[in-house]
Amino acid sequence: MSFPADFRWGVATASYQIEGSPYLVGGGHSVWDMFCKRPGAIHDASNGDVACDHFNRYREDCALMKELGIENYRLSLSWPRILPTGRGTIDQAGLDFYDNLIDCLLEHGIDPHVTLFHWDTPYDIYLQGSWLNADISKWFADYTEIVSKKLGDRVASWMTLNEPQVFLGLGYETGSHAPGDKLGQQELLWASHNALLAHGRSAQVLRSNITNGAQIGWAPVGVCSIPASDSAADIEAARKATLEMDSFSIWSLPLWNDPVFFGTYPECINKLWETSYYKPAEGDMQIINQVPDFFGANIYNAPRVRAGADGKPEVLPHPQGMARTIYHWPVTPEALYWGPKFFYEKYGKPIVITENGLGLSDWPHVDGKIHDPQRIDFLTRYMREFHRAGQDGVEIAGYFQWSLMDNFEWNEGYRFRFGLVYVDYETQVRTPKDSAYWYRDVIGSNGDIALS
Ligand code: IFM
Repeated sequence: MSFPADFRWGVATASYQIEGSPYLVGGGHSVWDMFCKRPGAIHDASNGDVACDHFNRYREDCALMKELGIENYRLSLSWPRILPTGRGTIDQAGLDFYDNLIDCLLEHGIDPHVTLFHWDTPYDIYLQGSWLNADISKWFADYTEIVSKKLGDRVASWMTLNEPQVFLGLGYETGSHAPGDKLGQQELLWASHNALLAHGRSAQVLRSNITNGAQIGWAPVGVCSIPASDSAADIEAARKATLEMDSFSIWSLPLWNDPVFFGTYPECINKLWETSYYKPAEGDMQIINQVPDFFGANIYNAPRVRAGADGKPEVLPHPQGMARTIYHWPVTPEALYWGPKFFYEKYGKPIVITENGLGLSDWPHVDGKIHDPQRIDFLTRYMREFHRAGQDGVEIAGYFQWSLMDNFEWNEGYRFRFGLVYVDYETQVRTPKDSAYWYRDVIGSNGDIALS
């Protein structure tokens, strides 16, 4: 049995990682522009000033996607490209860029899937408290109003926020991502609440402005666990570790999806509010409770858990020498079976893998081609597991490979390559890797190539 007939195969990118920075062409600075200037913040001291120069080369990139058989493209909009200071005056050239890009995609037969926020917070918003300022969700809704009025007739699906766990966990807890802050638990929880409100208000605006029946969702990290064995006890332990939380962690999925899908926080979070300096306002939970049309999840790997002696889930170490990507992330294809299975049980919406892929150190071989068998093997294994979830009754609706092309990998700079297309950053020449041609055949066969 194949993937569903209407399954969406796509690729994903993000504005700061590929476009080139808006502040150099009349837009505003983002927190990433400022963070990259800090000595030691980025592994190779690079930045997103030019990145893949997609801002100037988007026509060429659309043509390349078409050549590679890509039918769905998940891009993100840069908030400071459209509103240089985050609110108020629009930079028309910035908005026109996305208007033209969407048209160009459609001309090439590619459906656009738009993420409103993939981490490039306008720097002026940061100066006003950013995710700690209770007004940020209103500013985000205003920004949504502008872009959805302009693009709301042509986008196939919208995602409000990408990976809130990461932009808050790494940006505000460990400080390894922009803006490089290290906040305490109460502030982190407050920032999370404001991010949830941003999702809610933005989804409300989208629902009233889109005119083409587009779907609305979001793309948190699909944090999940894999049972260490087939025993009922281990499966239950993995289910619990995925779907429940008993203490605060910015990474935990129920912190994010329970409020959005059910309008309630997990019990342990409600307890924290009782003693918190910050308090949600009356009506906030109704605003947050904008149920997505699909369950978006970015999944790369997952820990293995078993039922511990006290019945609680216990994380097992991965075996010595197991397959790992260049990030040292473990290769755990079963994450695409168990994650979707558990999510579907609890949240009941069709699952879209909004990101999945791996970073490698690819280079052009002596024959001039870029051979990346590990990527093909990795993607095959993950796709098979996602398909298996579908066979077991989970509604599987789409899969977006991360990423279309090599790009700026945040604090790691350009050293990790996630693309199906190799980018020579000196010349900006794009060369499809073996995996790009293989993925073209995956799409063309609706996944059969990956299953056989
Ligand atoms: O490059 C990132 C992307 O921006 C968000 N998800 C994970 C990818 C790989 O680290």
